[in-house]
Amino acid sequence: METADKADKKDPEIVQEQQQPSRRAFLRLAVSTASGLALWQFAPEAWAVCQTQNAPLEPVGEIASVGGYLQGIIDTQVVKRSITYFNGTIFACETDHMLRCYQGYRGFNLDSANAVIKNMGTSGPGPTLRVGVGETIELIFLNRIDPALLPETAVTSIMGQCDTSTRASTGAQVYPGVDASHFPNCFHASNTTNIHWHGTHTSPNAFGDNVFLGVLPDAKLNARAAIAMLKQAFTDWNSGKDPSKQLIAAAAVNLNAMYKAAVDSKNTNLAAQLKAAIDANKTDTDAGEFPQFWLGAFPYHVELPKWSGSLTQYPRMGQAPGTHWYHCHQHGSTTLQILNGMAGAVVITDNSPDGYDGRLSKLGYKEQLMVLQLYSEQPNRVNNGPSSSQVAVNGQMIPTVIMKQGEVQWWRIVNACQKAHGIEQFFLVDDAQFQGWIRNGTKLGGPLPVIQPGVIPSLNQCAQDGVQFAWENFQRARSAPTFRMAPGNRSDFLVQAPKKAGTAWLVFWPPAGAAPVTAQTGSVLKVVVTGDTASQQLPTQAQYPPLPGFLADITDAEVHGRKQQVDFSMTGSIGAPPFFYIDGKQFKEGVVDHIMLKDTAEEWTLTNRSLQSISHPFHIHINPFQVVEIYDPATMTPAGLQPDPVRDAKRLPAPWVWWDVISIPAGVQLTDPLFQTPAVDKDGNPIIVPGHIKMRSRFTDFYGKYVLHCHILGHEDRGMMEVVEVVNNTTVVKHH
Ligand SMILES: [Cu+2]
Repeated sequence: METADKADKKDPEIVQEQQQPSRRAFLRLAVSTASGLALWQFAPEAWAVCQTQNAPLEPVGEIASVGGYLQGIIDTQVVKRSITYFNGTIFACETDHMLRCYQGYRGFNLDSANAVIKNMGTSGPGPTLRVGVGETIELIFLNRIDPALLPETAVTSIMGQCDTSTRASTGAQVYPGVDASHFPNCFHASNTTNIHWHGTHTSPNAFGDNVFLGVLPDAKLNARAAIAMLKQAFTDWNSGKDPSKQLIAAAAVNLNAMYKAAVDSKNTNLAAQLKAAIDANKTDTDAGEFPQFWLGAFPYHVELPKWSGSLTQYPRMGQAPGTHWYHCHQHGSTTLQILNGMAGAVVITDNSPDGYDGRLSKLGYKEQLMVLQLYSEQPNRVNNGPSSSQVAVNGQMIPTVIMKQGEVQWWRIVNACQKAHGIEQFFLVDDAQFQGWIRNGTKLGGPLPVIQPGVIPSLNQCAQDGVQFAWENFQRARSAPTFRMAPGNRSDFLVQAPKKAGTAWLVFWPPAGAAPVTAQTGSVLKVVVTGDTASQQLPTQAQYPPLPGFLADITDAEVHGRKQQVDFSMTGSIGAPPFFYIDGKQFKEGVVDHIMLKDTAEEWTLTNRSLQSISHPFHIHINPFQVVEIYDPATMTPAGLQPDPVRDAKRLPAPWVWWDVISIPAGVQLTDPLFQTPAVDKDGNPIIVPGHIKMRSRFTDFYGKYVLHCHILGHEDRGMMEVVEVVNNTTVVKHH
């Protein structure tokens, strides 16, 4: 198998390193054990264990809040892990992947007894975090990635260096290659990282959901000292003090010390990168901004506001209880780090009597949390192997969910995959139909098949993107046989088993234009309904959780006059060098692209001019939005007519569903009425009618800068992102 090689062939130490990654890894484990700090809770020989298919679905280990605080550590390291996938004939297992990944610890102690993930030898998500509305996440984030193990990337994201990869077999550079990517819109700085708290309504600044942050790797971090200091910071916060100044000062000392060590050891390349990071921090703080580069450790202090009960008093919008997630969000490294597995679920609960969890847990439904991931060692344009097409669930290959007849289970599904093309439409099929596909070698993809009746549990969606459905939308979703998920989406279902034993399979179905997959690759989950019975019912309207007041529809009056457009487009096509744009340009450092007034609502039109069925999942941080209109020119244009958004767009019925990631349908090219050929303008460019989504959002409670982007992360890393800023709508200045 071809693997990407590092770029710098001149350094003999690095070349040897590359050839013997496992020896280095063993050394590292020995060193850390000797230092008394338990690393991962397994012996080296247990690394890279292969997965079996159809084993019972196992929950991911959890860190849960206690007394209003979720306290824990997420430790990022490089580990040798297996990747399992269907290679066209059998389920193959590759055991030679060095992957960046998360281990979780309960509390502020790296004691192996507190380690959450028991098997680090297979690819999988980080720990699930379970925390209540109104509570605070206090998380010590460590980046102990050893850059010597993954030397093909720069340390900081400001040195102007794209990652380069060469094919081991030919020595030819494969990245950047046909992509022709240019810094900063290329894969880069892949050992530097941070956390995005996807779905949280919280501050985007400082120690909150701040994705401008870059935590640089420090393999030699004095973890005990770092943890002690950050633990003290949380104690300060909890007693009303602000430890920011001391934290920033200590981080500067650490960065300077590493810089000095790099200078002393004549590592000029690393020294230059650290100097650039130090200078960037000075520029930030001189301008009154938060320093963006930290070394090895960072304290995330994420408050999840409980709604005030009023739309005019802070918090005007509460944190929606539901299925959310966390993942890396360093521009240029998000794709690769997500492919390595750097994501996990955040289950935010409201256990009050009328709360989402309070109501549903009373009905006794078993919860099944599923984190869908794709794994690879390289972004897919470099490693075109099939491994990055097999969707894993909680790190397992097509695991089995057991249901009793008539049982209702509460499924929470997180789509933590990095790419959408090919994994958007999901549904359950009966065993007979599925086995027929396997027998006949049927490829899944294109128009949806006729789903044959059989033993298929019913999907009853009750939440989208961690925001519960209003009763009306729960009723509308009851008969839906399929559901769509783009990367970043979460869907909750109250799945009801039929009153008959049997087996069903959850599959995904690639859309027209995407590469079809085998039935094995397209299968995600096996569902077995046993001979046992349970007498459970879906909730009645009286039992169903009422919609909190802050999720009331955003009215026309609220958005009056406040409208913006965000346009997604790309050049190139499948197989040709792609470039990704929003509003006609790639992501640009130092520019704010959209400004919103705090505590006001706006209606935005999101357009997509890409052709070939390439939809772009739009995501914006901090506040969810309501989708009020959708226009898919490929499916909504009556036969024989030219596409027309004014005539054909579908206005959605209220109450509107809240989302934080929505796929914008692709555009289509107009047909020349005279020649019946694809229409072009006078310069020969295609005349495109874009697909669109109209959404409304309240930019409320928090001011600051954050981002919107495409959640196909290979698009985001290569430029499909913009910076937005919510500015204060009040002033103390008087004018009288
Ligand atoms: Cu995209």
